[in-house]
Amino acid sequence: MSDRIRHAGLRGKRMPADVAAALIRPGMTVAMSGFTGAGYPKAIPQALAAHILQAHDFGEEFRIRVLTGASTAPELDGVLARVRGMELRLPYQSDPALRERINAGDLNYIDIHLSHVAQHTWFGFFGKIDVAVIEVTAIDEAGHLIPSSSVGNNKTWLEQADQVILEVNRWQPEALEGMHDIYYGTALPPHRKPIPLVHPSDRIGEPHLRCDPDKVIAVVETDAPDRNSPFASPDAESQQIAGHLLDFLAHEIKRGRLTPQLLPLQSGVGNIANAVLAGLATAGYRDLDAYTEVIQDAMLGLLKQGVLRMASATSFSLSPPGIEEFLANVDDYRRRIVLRPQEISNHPELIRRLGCIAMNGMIEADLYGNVNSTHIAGSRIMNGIGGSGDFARNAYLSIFMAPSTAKDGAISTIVPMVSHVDHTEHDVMVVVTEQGLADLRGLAPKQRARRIIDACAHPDYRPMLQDYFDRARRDSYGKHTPHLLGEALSWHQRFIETGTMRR
Ligand code: 0RQ
Repeated sequence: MSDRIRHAGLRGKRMPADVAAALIRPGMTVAMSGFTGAGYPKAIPQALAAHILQAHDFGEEFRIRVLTGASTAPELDGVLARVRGMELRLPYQSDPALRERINAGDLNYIDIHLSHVAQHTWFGFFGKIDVAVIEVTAIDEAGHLIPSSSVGNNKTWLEQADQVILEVNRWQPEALEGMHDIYYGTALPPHRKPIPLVHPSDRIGEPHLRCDPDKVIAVVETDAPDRNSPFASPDAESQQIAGHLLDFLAHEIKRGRLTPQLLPLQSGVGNIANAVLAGLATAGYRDLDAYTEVIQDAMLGLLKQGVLRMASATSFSLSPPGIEEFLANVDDYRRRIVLRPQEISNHPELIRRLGCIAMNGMIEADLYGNVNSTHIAGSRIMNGIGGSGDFARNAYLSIFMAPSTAKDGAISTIVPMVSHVDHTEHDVMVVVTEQGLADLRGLAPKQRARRIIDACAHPDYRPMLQDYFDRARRDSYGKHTPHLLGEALSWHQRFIETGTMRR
């Protein structure tokens, strides 16, 4: 395995995970690699969880503060949540055990835009980073790190942490080398310069991460896969949503607002996003580009078919069959995929310049087009805002999608007022459900409400929404964005009390 560690000094720092994990002490701020189930450390968090459990058995307090790129996997978030080993976690997460602990009020969770994490660290908002734990594919002779299946915030973690622990994962294909583009030109205000990227395929940095070998306190060898669940094939609702969206794009081309090459695509994760991407292939699109944060299975398919020319992201999020496909054709994919730090993949300046088409899932939208991506009934966190806000606010087109009902029809995803706001009406241009698509561009609040009720609401809830809107227009304190404040959140309260929003 030491062929993966070609720097003599770092080869000498090899040790078992258990010994390396003991270097992490209670109260430390630990910045880890990992983004959407890819490139997260596989051994240290599990060894650390065992130490934490032991300390708790002896009645000792042992919790750490954990920063990552985005969501990880059961071997990181899951194990540390189960032993109650975290006092703080940020940013995006999606592990069921961790979600349960956060919603039980056991730890602090800070949900911020993914493009903000690096700069907030540089600004000092999270205090000092004690240790960075970073998975890499290999270490070259000069001590440069070949990143693995995600880049995330690793550049910042390596620069900001006092000490570094490296996990060199033999499972990660060596052929990843050359796919990454690490930009070292960021600075802090007032010294910032424009980022010199004008096309999604531009390479503006280096293929490896720089790392001061003196900061490295341990190197751990691993051989374990990234873990992501397989995608279900798109269900009927996802396909209907995809159908509406594809009709809309075709209409935009006809109107001359888009060309047949569209504009760089950003697509969220999940089944709806997968269905939309699959639909692009059937609709006959060719030579598109993606400027996004995650490359999921469907994107590999599009690259293979020539629907996509290239894709820029910060991470993979592949199911086991997706990983097999990637490994089988890695040389082609390496030429057409660029993985960047998440502060670049999600950078507002670049998203605005490129004019991305942003397509993301949502939990609910309200009559006026405010969108909630993160909370159930205003108080239970689901995953987090992820990169949806980075893209939605700055994209050429910001599109939010969801089925019109959830939980077998007990919940309407179109509500009078969202119970939590992630994307304000000012950032949301298009809302799509399986019922239809509401194009909100150029519309004032009451016009937006009519469009959303007519196009997006489920027929079971449409009369209730229309009734609310009619009475609000009559009785509201102001008539610009009509609301009945005593009633606006009553649908959520009814769901909490009775298990359904139906009257
Ligand atoms: O619950 O799992 O118990 O069945 O929420 O909903 O319909 O499976 O949709 O997986 O696409 O997730 C917004 C969470 C949608 C996701 C969200 C329940 C529903 C189900 C999941 P069950 P679906 P998806 C790039 C961009 C924010 C981050 C983002 C997300 C579960 O898209 O995390 O966009 N977005 N990142 O039953 C109660 C409602 C509900 C509801 C759905 N109104 N009330 N429950 N559910 N709507 C990626 C990154 O940033 C990394």
